[in-house]
Amino acid sequence: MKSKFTGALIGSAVGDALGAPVEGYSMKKVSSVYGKDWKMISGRYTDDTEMMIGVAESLIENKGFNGEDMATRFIENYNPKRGYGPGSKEALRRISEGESWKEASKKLFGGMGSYGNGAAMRIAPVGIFYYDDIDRLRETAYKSSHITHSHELGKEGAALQAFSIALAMQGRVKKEGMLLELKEFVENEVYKEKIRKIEMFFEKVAEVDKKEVISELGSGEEAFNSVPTAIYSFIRADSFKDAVVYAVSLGGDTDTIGAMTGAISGAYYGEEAIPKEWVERLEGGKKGKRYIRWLGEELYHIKLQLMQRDGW
Ligand code: F2R
Ligand code: MG
Ligand code: MG
Repeated sequence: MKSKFTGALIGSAVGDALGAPVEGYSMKKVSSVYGKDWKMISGRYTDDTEMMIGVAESLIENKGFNGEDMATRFIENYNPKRGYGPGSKEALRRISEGESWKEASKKLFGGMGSYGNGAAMRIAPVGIFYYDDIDRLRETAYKSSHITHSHELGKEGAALQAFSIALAMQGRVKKEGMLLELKEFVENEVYKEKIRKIEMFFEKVAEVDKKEVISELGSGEEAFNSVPTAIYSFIRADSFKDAVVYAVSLGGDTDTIGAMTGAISGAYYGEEAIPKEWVERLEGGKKGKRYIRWLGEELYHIKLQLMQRDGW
């Protein structure tokens, strides 16, 4: 289990770092950069991992969700050079200027709130910490998303990603079984329809063309155009490496779809299954790979203490 906790967080950071140099590229351009080798280029992570670190730090400090504290972590960790989405940047600016974390995100996008994938890309700590408690997982996914993403589709995408990670932690189901559980879990019709499309992909005898995957599931910055793509990338592969390479190879929001696929795959296969050369290349430093692994270990130990307290 400890390896699954650390695997989800390191896996997310590795997927982010692999996708980062080609974010926004077409499928063809990604292929011209990575060729057949898929060597990690720089190992530098982006906003996806920086925000995931904030989620983990806050869950550890509070042994659960605390909105004000989590928002403060996001602001303290914020480094504009990591490439934040405009909505998240604006929400954090508003909170840092004194607005409540409950109100700031509601003002974005003409009052609609954001449905970007910024809440889903950072959700791995919630998925591993509440892997055995669906109600708390859903509640914490929605609340932690709300700090920057108040649109229903942004929150639901984060909950779906967290639940995918939880199922991967449990390791009971993959493919059809996983899709069935995801379809029952997710409340919004947009996501139910995307999961039906994934089911249809698996009913086909031949491998689905990548262009069809992009047009049907998406490869963009919207949560509904990226979370289902990460789930599909995980399910169709038989290893961590194949899953993340496939996710990034689609082009588009490569760091984020890479991060989300890496989180699910790391939770399923465990940290040992992540290619060593990728982990070695992942950035070090104060909040680098050793720190990210430590966050996973801390979440594991706190989870164990809470389970023992509750008589597991
Ligand atoms: N920002 C980037 N990448 C671009 C710059 C990277 C460059 N390499 C650099 O280093 O500078 N990536 C990061 O942003 C994405 C996550 O975004 P987030 O946090 O969800 O932001 P936002 O702005 O809330 O949503 C993203 C876009 O989705 C559309 N959108 C969202 N809600 C909408 C609504 N209600 N109506 C219309 N459109 C909406 C907008 O286009 C948003 O800008 C990740 O890729 C992360 O890696
Ligand atoms: Mg990013
Ligand atoms: Mg991105």
